[in-house]
Amino acid sequence: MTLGASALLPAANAMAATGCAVTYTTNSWSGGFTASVTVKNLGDPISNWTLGFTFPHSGQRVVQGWSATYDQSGSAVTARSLSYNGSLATGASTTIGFNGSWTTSNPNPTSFTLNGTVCTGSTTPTTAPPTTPPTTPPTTPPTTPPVTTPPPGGQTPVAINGKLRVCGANLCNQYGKPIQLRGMSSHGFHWFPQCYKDQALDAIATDWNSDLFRISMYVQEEGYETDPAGFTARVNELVEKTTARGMYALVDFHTLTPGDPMYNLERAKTFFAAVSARHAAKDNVIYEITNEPNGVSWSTIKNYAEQVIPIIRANDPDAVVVVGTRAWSSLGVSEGGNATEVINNPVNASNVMYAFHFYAASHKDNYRAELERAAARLPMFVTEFGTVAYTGDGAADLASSTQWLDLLDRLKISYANWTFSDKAETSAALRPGTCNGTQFTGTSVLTESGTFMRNRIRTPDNFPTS
Ligand code: IDC
Repeated sequence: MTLGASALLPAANAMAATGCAVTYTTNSWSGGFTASVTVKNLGDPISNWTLGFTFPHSGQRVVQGWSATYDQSGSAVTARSLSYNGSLATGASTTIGFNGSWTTSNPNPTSFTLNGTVCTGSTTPTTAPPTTPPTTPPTTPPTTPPVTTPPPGGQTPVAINGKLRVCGANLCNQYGKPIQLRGMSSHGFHWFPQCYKDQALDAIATDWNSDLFRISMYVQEEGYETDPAGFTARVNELVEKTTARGMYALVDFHTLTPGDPMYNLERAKTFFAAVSARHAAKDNVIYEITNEPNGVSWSTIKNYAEQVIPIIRANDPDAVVVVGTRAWSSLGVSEGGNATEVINNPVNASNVMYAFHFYAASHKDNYRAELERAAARLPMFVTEFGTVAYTGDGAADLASSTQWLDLLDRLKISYANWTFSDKAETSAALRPGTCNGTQFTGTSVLTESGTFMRNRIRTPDNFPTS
């Protein structure tokens, strides 16, 4: 049932007939929701459009949208068409969507405007008509979490949590519950191949009880660019070994210098096409598409992300993807910026998270404050951090590290610690020489940072299952 304003009202002027109908449907869970909004043009053809609506409650927010550019000011939201879906013939419709968050309740907005005209069509949920597919396909909206299904057999993090998805500003498990993954990052695996032998991965999984393992593949610095096929094969092998041990695999395209991710765009497309094809059927692979952009604008990073994500989505439509942020993944802080540029202009894709990195001896209260502020609006993932200075070396600052990890635990922000390696630098968890042997469990092989991190990571996860 849709009614057009133009059919009912006298034309305001002789220039163009206007009119529209909107259907707005949501799938809501505690604190979060996914909205699907179908816009139907009942007036003369238009070549671009702006949809406006107001949330009934002040706690409702757009977190991450697709198929339109979203802005929110107070409770007022606008969604502007993109190049591929701006043209709407008379009677044509298009569907856009977003992930949102809410506090007290989550009623649907009741009034919509299209290019300033109030849409008098129904807002009753209906089956959305087929629309032109967006260039970045939205993922399947989350289903209502099952409440009675028991956890599947097995106690590994992946067996319990299954396929992950972004829900509001959180990472949620297969039960739709926010979770935090805690684990370790490799160093550049090409420099420390001995550190990722089977006994080492066994220790990460069963002695450290890591939920995830970050596979850091440098792109420059003797990395991927020197042997794309060989490095891709090595990543695939480490993903398989991580999967066999029931951990989530975070595939890190470890760009660092140059800081402009566009320098590696074609390499990234080639690499992620291959890796996502190989692992599309798995539930445990998370893609980190650029490690630490620096010296570039957020819009450049966003542009890169919006070219790489569709490559992954073509093979694996709903894998979680983590996008690096400006200034070495500091949300811009290390170059005098802040998270507002991302909040106001998020990546146009679903199931996307944003990376935040810190080094506890260098980055303190102002970085913590900005992460906490951002995490209320953006799904954040600490894909790399150190207990030491940003050089990867110097004294461990365990007081600052404790403050950081307490914050991440409280906000349920997932993290990976740099590094599970035996490099002679204080960020390394293993004492130099450890990787020559086969003994990786216990504390005798650990540095100060390693001992601290193992104590933090191996405590029970208590993942929610209902
Ligand atoms: C450091 C390593 C060090 C290596 C250097 C250059 O710890 O052994 O020589 O890279 O490759 C980052 C980067 C990460 C850095 C780390 C510490 O993501 O590659 O590793 N760091 O400097 N960002 C901030 C700090």
